[in-house]
Amino acid sequence: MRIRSIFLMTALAGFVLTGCTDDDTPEGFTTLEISATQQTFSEGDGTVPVTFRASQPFSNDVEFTYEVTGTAVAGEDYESLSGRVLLAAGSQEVIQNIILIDNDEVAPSKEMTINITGLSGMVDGSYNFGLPSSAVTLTITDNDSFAYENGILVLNEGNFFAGNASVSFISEDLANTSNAIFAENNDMPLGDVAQSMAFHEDLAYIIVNNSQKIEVVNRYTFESVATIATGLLNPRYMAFSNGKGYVSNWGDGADVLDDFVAVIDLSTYSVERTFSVPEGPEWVLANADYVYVAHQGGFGQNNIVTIINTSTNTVDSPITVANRPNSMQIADGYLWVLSGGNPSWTGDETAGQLDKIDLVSNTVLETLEFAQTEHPGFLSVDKDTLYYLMDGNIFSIDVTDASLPAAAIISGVAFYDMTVNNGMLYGVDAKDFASNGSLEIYDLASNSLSSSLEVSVIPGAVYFNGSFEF
Ligand SMILES: [Ca+2]
Ligand SMILES: [Ca+2]
Ligand SMILES: [Ca+2]
Repeated sequence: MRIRSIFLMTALAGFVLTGCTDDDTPEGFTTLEISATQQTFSEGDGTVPVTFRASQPFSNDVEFTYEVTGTAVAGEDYESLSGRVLLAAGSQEVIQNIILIDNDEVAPSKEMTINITGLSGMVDGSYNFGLPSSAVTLTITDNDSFAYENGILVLNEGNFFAGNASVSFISEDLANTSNAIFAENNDMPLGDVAQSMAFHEDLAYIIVNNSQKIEVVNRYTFESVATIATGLLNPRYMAFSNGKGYVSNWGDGADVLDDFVAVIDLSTYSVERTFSVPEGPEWVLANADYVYVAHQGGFGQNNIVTIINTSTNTVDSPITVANRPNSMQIADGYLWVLSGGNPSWTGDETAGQLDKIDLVSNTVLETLEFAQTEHPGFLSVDKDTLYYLMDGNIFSIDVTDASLPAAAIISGVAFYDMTVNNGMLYGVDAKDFASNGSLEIYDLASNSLSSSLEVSVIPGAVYFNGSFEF
C-alpha cells in the first residue's frame, strides 16, 4: 500500500509540475530506474549488484535516495544500507552493492524491495521527473537446514533396565552417523527401552516403554518439546487420528484385563482418556476415522485387530485375524495385517497369515495362509509391493498376487526389525544385544547389500526425515 501511495503522489506531482496528461514519460522528463540481474538469490550468494539509472546525466554529483522495505531485515539478512547512492557528474548509472548475510538460521525466504524515493543535489537547472517510480524486489532464499532435516533415524532400544535407549541419525549421504542425538540435544538420557517412534507434523513422539513415558521432540532438531509421563503403562506404539494421539499400552504385563489405548491431547501433551481393550495391544495404524490396533497378545497370544472410531470415540467390533498379528500396512487402498502365528515354544504352534481388509467396512476380503511352522513378521510396503521377514529371509509379494511367494528375494539376514522405503530395504541387526548393532541397507533393484552402518545398542526401528520421506 505504501508503494502504491508513493506512486500516486509522484504521479500527482508530475501532473502539477508539467500539466501533462497524456503520456507517462513525455519529452524532457528525467526517469529514474532501478534494476537487478535476477530476482532470486541465495543468502550465500554474497554481493548482489543493483543498478540505479537516470535517463540523463547531470553536470554535478547527485545522489539517488531510496528506501528498503520487505521481510528481509537489515543487519540480519543484508548489511545495512545508507539509503543514498552517489551518481557521479556526467554518469547515468551507478551500482549499489547489496551484501547478503549468510547466517546459520533455518528460515523461510525473505524479500527486500528497494524503491527509489528521489534524486538530490542537482545544482544546475531544474529537472522534471517522470514516471514510473521504480522499485526492484529481491527474494533471498535460505541455504540452511536443521541438523536432522534429511536423513535416517534409527531408534535403539537399549537394554532392559539399563536406561541406555538412544536415537541415531545417519546423514543423507550416509557418510556421518550421530549416535545419541536425543541426549546430545537435551542433556539428559532418553530412558529405558525405546519401543517405537511416531511422527505428527514437525514432532516425533518417542515411546520409551520401560520409562513409562513418551518424549516429544522436534523431529528435525531433536530438541525436547514435552514429556508425557502420566497415564501410560508399558506403552508400545502410537498413531494419530482426528488431531489426537493413540498409544497402545499393555498395562501390567501379567494382568490380561488392564490393557488400554491412551488418547493423547496434542496441545497439552497429556493423556485425556483411555479405551479399555483386550490383551496385548501392539502395532497401531490410523486411517481416516479409524485407529486399528493389532493385538499380538503381550506375553500371551491374541488374534484380533481392535478398531477405535475416532469421530464417535467408540470401540467397534474387532476384526479376527490369525494368532499374534505383529504388523500392519496400507497398500493399494486396503489394510494388510500380518500375523506371525503362535511359535512352537507356546506348545500350540499355529500358522502365520496375511489378511487383506476393506478400510470402509473393516471386513476381511482375502486371507493367505502360511504353513504351520512359518512365522512371518515385519510387514513393510513400498508402492504396491509388500515385504516381510521369515526365518532370516526376505520375501516380497505384489498386492495383486493370489498366493504367497515360494522363494525369498534376500536370504541369511539377522534383522531385529526392518522397513522398506523408496526401493531400499533397511534392516537392523542387534548382533549380541550388548554391543553396538548395525543398519543394513539393501538395494531392492538388485536385492544386494548396499551399505552397512554401525549404530547403537539394540537398534529396533528405522524412520526417515526430509528427503528420505516417501
Ligand atoms: Ca546460511
Ligand atoms: Ca539462513
Ligand atoms: Ca495387561
